[in-house]
Amino acid sequence: PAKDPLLNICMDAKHHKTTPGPEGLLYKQCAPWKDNACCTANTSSEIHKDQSSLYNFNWNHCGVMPPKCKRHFIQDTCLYECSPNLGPWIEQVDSSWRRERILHVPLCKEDCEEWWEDCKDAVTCKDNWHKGWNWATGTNRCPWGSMCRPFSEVFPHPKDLCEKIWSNSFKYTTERRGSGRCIQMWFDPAHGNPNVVVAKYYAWQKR
Ligand code: FOL
Repeated sequence: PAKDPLLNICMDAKHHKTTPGPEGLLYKQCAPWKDNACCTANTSSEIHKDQSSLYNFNWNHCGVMPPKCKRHFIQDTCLYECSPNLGPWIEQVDSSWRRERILHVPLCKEDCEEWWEDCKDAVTCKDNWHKGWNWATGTNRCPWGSMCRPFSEVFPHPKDLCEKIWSNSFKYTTERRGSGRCIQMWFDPAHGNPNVVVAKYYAWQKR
């Protein structure tokens, strides 16, 4: 049978490998992807740094982000950079820093709700973290006129956080972890990568 072009691929973006493959060692929270990854070991360790070279992005733009919140952003970045199972949601884009993006990846309800719960007391000045920062110092700072407010005000519901923060990379769903119908950013690799069957299901549905 012919190989499905939407499966087991890497997007053409800033740091992704051309094709997925084993990495041997991926750093800490990215380790679940080590058997088949779109990120390199170097990218996986940069993801864990507060002032990472990947996008020069500063999580602490409104004061220090609490660790229980930051771990979800690290996990999101591991999924974004390392997952070979996002093919059904890859779209071409006209952008200065990447040729492809992900759009409307169905995120499992628990992953979105736990992310929001652990971040509701963190503080930010923007709901879309892709655009509109002040980069004058080389890292992102809040644009003039924006105010630092708790996540619970900027993102009143979990859906607001998961969908708005990365310009609709994710779609909020009521599908549960383990259902085979939603993408997990957190998983235990001892049981394999649960996102493989999810990508297969949606790749098949898309034709
Ligand atoms: N996670 C997920 N799930 N989806 C993503 O698309 C994603 N993207 C990033 C990190 N995690 C992700 C990359 N983040 C800029 C800001 C954030 C960023 C990458 C780049 C940036 O340079 N923003 C400029 C505009 C750049 C442009 O569009 O030309 C700005 O105005 O702030």
